[in-house]
Amino acid sequence: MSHAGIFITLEGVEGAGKSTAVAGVAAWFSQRGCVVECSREPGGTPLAESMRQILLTPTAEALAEPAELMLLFAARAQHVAHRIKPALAAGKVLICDRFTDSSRAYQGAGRGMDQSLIETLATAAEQGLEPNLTLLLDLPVAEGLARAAARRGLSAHDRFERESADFFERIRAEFLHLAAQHPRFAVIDAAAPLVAVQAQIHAVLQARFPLIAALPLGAHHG
Ligand code: Z5A
Repeated sequence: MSHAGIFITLEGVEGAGKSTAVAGVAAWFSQRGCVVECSREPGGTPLAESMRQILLTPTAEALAEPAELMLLFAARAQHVAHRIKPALAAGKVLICDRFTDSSRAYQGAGRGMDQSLIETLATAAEQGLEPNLTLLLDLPVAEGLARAAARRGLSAHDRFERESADFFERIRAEFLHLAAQHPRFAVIDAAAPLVAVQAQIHAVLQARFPLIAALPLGAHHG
């Protein structure tokens, strides 16, 4: 029989360390016997990954802002229906690098698009789904951009990496605003060294999932 799984999202500005943190969260759950899947947005299914290509690749014909917004939610609808909901129905822990809060922050606060339109699209794409926990990896914009630039090296900027520091400041502020409004958020100081970031994340997981934290390491449960 299937039962409800756990849906965890990670959010933050570029270079905050989300991809790095996903691996740590996955290890914490799998060491305690949970079956874990990691995914990302935009993307997560073959069709949604093709939409990701369109969203991230700079092209001669500029992507109109409403087209960007609707494509993000089209990709999300595919991801929710064909990957996230089936994984949760099978009792898995689904960990996702970015979700709807990124649309609120990037398209809403960053691009200035209508937040009520974003909420309407979210209702259609999510079909009642809400994260059990959202880890916001917060750090100063300049630091995130420097980390991302160091990692990128000589490779080209994607469509979002071309935006100004002001754009990313609005996004950081919106993430912090969302975190203050919704108890599902936990804010992590992502400017700290990697081991300290991991320790903060483990403390949050311990507090939010006490029954799983109490399982012996190496346990298996269904
Ligand atoms: N987007 C949107 O606009 N609307 C939406 O609804 C959604 C997305 C879902 C996806 O790009 C873009 O889509 C994104 C928003 C937009 N664009 N931006 N900006 P992506 O997936 O390619 O990029 P990203 O999500 O921004 O992630 P990222 O650049 O890969 O960053 P990250 O995952 O947060 O960081 P990381 O790769 O784990 O770490 C970056 C580097 O820092 C790396 O070399 C690490 O080793 C290092 N690092 C990590 N943690 C630390 C600490 N604690 N200390 C020192 N160094 C560290």
